[in-house]
Amino acid sequence: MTHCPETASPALVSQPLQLQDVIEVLEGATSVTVLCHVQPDADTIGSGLALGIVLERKGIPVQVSFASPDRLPVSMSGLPGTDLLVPADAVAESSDLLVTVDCGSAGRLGALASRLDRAGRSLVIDHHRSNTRYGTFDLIDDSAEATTAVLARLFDLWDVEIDADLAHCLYAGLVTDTGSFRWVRPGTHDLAERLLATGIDGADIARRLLDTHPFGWLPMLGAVLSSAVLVPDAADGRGLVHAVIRCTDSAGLGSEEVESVIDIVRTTAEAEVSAVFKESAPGSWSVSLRSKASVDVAAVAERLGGGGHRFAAGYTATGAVETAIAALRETLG
Ligand SMILES: [Mn+2]
Repeated sequence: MTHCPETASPALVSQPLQLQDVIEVLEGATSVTVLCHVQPDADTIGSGLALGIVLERKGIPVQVSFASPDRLPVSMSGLPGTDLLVPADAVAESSDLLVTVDCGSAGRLGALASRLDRAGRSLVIDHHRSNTRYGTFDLIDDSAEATTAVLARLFDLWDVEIDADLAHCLYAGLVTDTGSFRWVRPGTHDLAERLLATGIDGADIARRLLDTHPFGWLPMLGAVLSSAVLVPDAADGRGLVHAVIRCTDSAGLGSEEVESVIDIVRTTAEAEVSAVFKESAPGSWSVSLRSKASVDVAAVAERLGGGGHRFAAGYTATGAVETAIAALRETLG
């Protein structure tokens, strides 16, 4: 007997598939809905559009969507395949196969999580170690740098020719999820080289996705960074730095501007762990966590109801931000 109503129904644990079996599931589908996570980044959108393009070329009806916000972030508007995107309220109620990309849990689908139950079958394609395996089938490689890197391997076995359009989508996820090729492993640059060799403009893609902000970003950074706090004794003395972005700070700015702040805060030498509390609605906080080497922030985020990767994770919190900060410090030890 469980005390948690959300887990009262029988737990659904997806069946891990080999690449060849994934291809059979995809090729056998009569209609596919591809869902990206809420507050989408370039890895989930690049993955969704790349898979959408491939399915469309194979003559399989496909829709790609995400629950919120209601518009694609401006930085991703130049990606190929955006014609396959449909608004969340236009997503088919049911489809033969539902595929999620880069979504570590059903909750990351937002309001579109309802489509999971109504799909004939579902396939979870991801690289988050904390993935809760919520579909019928899954293809999860937590050693992959990006979900687009998982798709590149799938496309290779599927004999899909990775042309410039597909390469653009895959590169978008690779360059952003590796932090401009900082967090790499053997093979990362080989994949980047293959994608670049199709003729895509890697510098332009990176600039649009990572290095372009409206002028209003600068005063927002000024306000938010000037109120950052260093807590040297947090995380068993390894240090925590945190910053808060209130709705009033980010008014008129896009998600790219809000999401960029953690990349500055996390450079603090005196802190192993960094956190940015982003107010999504009054009293509602989306929290980004980063660590450098010795703290597993995915485990920290999971204890607070979220998930992610060892050095990059997140969760949501409600109430006063001081309470949320205290809860994080308590969890960090
Ligand atoms: Mn990703």
